[in-house]
Amino acid sequence: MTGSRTPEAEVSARGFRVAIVAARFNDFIVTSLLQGASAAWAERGGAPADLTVLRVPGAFELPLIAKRLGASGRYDAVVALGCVIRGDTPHFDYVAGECARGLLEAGLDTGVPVVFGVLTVETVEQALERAATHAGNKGGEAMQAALEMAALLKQL
Ligand code: INI
Repeated sequence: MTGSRTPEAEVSARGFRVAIVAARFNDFIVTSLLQGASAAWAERGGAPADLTVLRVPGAFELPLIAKRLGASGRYDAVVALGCVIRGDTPHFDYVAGECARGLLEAGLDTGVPVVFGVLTVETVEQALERAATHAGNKGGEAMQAALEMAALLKQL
């Protein structure tokens, strides 16, 4: 994928509370996303105590926990991290599709931004490209998006 977006100026994380919910399926990839998201939080001045991390079995389980976290009133944004790799099975479409739909619904229902940091890729190599490097780490991008949304909602 070649798409990119011009980021807003880096939003400060100071004063925000964010929850990350991350799948354990494809753990070696998701752990890199988690590291990217945590690094982005720290780089923006976020306090360690204001960042909560929870793990769930797979991407399919992300929406329920994201919705509960959003509804709790304790967080300004929720970052959902996972990795769904197509392989040869139609399982992919169900897991990836329902995960995306459920995360969108969790945000709309709770009014708390729920950010889609879930890789949906054909191969492990594609997943590694999006998770490995610091600059292109989709976990870091997801944290940036969460903070942008939290700051925007605060202004409205
Ligand atoms: N979960 C993932 O996060 N990624 C996958 O690639 C994946 N595949 O390929 O099956 C996957 N499946 C598990 C799923 O998310 C649920 O945990 C499981 O179906 C139990 O509800």
